[in-house]
Amino acid sequence: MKVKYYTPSDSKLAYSVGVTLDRFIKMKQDDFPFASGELSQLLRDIGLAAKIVNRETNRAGLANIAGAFGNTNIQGEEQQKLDVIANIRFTRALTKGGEVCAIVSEEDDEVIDLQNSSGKYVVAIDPLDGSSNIDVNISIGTIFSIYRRVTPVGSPIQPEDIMQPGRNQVAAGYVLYGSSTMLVYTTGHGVNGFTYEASLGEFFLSHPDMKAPQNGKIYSINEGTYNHFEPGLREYLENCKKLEYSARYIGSLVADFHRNLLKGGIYIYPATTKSPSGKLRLLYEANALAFIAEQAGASAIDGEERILDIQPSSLHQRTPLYIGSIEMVKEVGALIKKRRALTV
Ligand code: AFP
Repeated sequence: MKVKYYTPSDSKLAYSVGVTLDRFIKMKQDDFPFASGELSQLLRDIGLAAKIVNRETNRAGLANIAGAFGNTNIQGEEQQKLDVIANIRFTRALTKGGEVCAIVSEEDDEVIDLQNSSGKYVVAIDPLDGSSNIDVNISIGTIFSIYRRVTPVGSPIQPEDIMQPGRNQVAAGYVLYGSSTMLVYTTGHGVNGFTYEASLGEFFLSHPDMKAPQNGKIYSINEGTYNHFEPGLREYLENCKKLEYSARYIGSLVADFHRNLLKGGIYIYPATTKSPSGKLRLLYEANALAFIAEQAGASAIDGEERILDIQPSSLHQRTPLYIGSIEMVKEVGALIKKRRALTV
């Protein structure tokens, strides 16, 4: 018996629900004939952990999981209960899948060696970024970077597997727990965004092949420490004000970055005289977003150097970050260079 396959052009009743994250990952894997499927599985594991963390963040106000956990992490920052929950969820997902040999997490002082020498991948992750926003119900995020290990599979992991520059990333992404929850990722072939449909429990492709505007009119920076900024940055901010750009800063990197990626803008967390390396972490914050930015046609520097070219020297290394629309990053970079040259 021949069964008719209905398409949306036959009947409106056959409308398409969309492409799920899992199917999209599978479709992309099929583009690479010799891909073993491990990276795809790893991305699906991250997608699953994101759904669980999304559930926890949504009920934080009800389930007594908002507020401080009672510990400080390696950065000296107070851990929130949701920081700890997200760290457990993501590390568990990454451990169980079997593709990963080591994890670097914002919440753990040392590298987590999974004692899985057959794992090909190293993951650096900030399980819950913007945690000071949890208690006030403002968007927060997860940021992840995936590297292929450089030492042979089957041998114990080495420091060079972990300390790789961002340009070596094979995939990176973020999850934004906001007015809707989104997962955005790249494997170096463009950037795609997926929105979570809670009633179906799936991420659906909603933002295919994301491209950042070349220029923008939004600048995102905590200007409270303006007096400690270097002259080139101050000059840039004065220009933004003269041009009456919009200042938008929510204090959650993922949310500020995501908005600027879609609308055009720049996010800045600079070096200051008090914090000469800025605040953000290279391995599990700046590198992932820099990779996504470049894949979407935007860019990221530390004021001077391309973020993806920085050779890390320590696990929780900080870096200043200027990230967003390519023309804006270029302009602030040029002013910084000009003013630095005058002071030498
Ligand atoms: P928390 O996770 O401690 O809230 O820090 C968030 C963050 O790393 C980044 O998401 C924000 O953009 C930035 O710090 C905010 O820092 P300031 O409070 O110094 O502006």
